[in-house]
Amino acid sequence: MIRALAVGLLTLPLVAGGVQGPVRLREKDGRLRATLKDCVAILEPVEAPVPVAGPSSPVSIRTVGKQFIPRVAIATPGTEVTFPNLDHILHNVFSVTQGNRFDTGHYSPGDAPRVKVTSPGLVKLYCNVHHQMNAFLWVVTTPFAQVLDGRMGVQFHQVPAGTYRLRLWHPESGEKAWTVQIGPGVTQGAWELEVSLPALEPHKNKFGRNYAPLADDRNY
Ligand SMILES: [Cu+2]
Repeated sequence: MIRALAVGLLTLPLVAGGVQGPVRLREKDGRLRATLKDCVAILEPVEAPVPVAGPSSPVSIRTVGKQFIPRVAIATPGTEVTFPNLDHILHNVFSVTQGNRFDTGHYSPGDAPRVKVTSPGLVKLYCNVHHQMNAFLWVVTTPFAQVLDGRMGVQFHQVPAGTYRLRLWHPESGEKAWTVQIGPGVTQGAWELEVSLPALEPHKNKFGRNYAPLADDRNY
């Protein structure tokens, strides 16, 4: 699925270019991962006339089969994030990320609690009931941000000329950044991330304690 923010594009200057090129995700054994699923590309202006992106339309992160779907999403500050529960069990979403702390409490099947994210940065989302449930929300102030699901690399168009920082991130690689000059025309590049982190980061529950084993997994 291709998701991208298109906030404020209509207000950008006409002198614009773009940047595009392949992104590779290298496994620990040297092989390349076949998909860029969950990889995020953020093009941040360093010296370029790009207005700060305001709130965008609500972002939806569903709970399905004890997983957050999508696992990685992008929002701008002030955007509402909803968590529709499509399972038949209770879930919870909490974040202890500085600047975007919240806790939805338990919510029932069919419910969809909502929160508003405010501070730019990476927000780690967890469920206080199910240890294996985690998701990531990137809060960005630039209109140029993409989740690379279903893509081979980066592709930003209608970007005002200037100097940018291209930030690439994946849950299992962390972040790397490059300086990119964009003029008229399309700037070509190639970028690589290396897998170095576990698929599920060790984490505590919302009380800062270890998750208890579930005695009866049917109801929670
Ligand atoms: Cu859960």
